[in-house]
Amino acid sequence: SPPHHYSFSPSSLSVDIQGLQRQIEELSSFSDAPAPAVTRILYSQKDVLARRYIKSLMEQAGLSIHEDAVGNIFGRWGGTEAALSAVATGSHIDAIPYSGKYDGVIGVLGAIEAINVLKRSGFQPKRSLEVIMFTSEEPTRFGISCLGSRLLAGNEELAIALKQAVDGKNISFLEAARSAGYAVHEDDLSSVFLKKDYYFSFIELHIEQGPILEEEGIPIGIVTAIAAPASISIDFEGNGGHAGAVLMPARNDAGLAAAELALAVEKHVLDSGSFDTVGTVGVMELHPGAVNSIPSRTHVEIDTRDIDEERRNVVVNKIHQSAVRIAENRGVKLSKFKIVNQDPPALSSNSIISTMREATKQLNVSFKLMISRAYHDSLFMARISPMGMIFIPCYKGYSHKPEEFASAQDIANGVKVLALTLAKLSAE
Ligand code: HGY
Ligand code: MN
Ligand code: MN
Ligand code: MN
Repeated sequence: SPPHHYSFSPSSLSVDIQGLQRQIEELSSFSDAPAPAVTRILYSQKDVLARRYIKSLMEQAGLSIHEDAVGNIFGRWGGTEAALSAVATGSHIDAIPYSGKYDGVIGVLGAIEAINVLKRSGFQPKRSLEVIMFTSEEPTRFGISCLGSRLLAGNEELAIALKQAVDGKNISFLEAARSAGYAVHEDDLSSVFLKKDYYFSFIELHIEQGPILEEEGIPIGIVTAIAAPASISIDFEGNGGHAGAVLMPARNDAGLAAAELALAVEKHVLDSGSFDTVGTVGVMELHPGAVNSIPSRTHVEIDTRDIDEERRNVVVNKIHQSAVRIAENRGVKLSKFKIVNQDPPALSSNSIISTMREATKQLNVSFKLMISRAYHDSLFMARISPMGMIFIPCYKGYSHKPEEFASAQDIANGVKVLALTLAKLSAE
């Protein structure tokens, strides 16, 4: 059999970019939003169709496939020393409402193409190579981000919490999973957990979701750290009432409490003393949502992140204090204040970073070391395996909206760097 280390000359790696672009288009058609927007929610019909499509591409690439209880999908290319821990790469294909067709997808379709690139070059892996499609990186349906990779990383309380979890239509997690053909035999989700060091390394290819690489004309980003995300879910309750008949002093308007809290989030973030602190109020629901009815209940969801965990936690605490103060001042009830996740940042493995630098040099593409301000499944895979991420530029940094775009050339560069990095790690 051909030598397991890369006997090809790196410049001979050829990416079938037309084929890959066709796959990106095909995958984007499994969507609950009209093109060019993409909506693909966990365990929905469109998600199931998309999963079937990914598995067919893995099969065509000659990968042996297995799926775990929550629908993480694994495609493995057995190495000559298959008993050694494998090198894994992957990302997600679920898409938040009205988003784009590249977020996550580049790291799944691109990973399968990277396998095909290596096969076409005559490479034979020593350590097996494994492509992972993570279930539900986005928090859309059950409110928790990176559900699949958190479980793979062994999150006990999540495995328990998911048994009680219900979505916005009161469908339980297990019911939704079973409707997609998962969790059929068991509801013990700890079967998903991977042992620490199950993988030799884990790397992820992803669009930058920021403007830096495009602005600086640099084709590859090598991620050194992933910022620390947190999200909070809050409910306020007031008496509501008739918008005309209740005079202002008699009101306890839950809508205004939510509005005041949103401005408090902005204030605490801007007061953090660093540009690296961000905060967003992405959900604000007013009940009953009638123009002439004082909001009696509001639901607010907040996302705040920072590359410095302590600084991020100070903002979370100040948000909590503000919610309590605002409720008292306005005579509304703070009926829920739930920190949904408050995760530490993750550092990339230095040896993977140097392997990636080597690969970019051999492929004659420049790179930039950078932080990922978006979170990824890599944030959780870093808890059980040395981790690294490769970024490619995206148009104006747009993401989580239909204008998201990555060029053929940028995608091809990313896939080549991924393929060569996988080859190097597999030979270690
Ligand atoms: O929100 C994020 O950071 C990721 O793109 N889901
Ligand atoms: Mn050798
Ligand atoms: Mn995303
Ligand atoms: Mn993503």
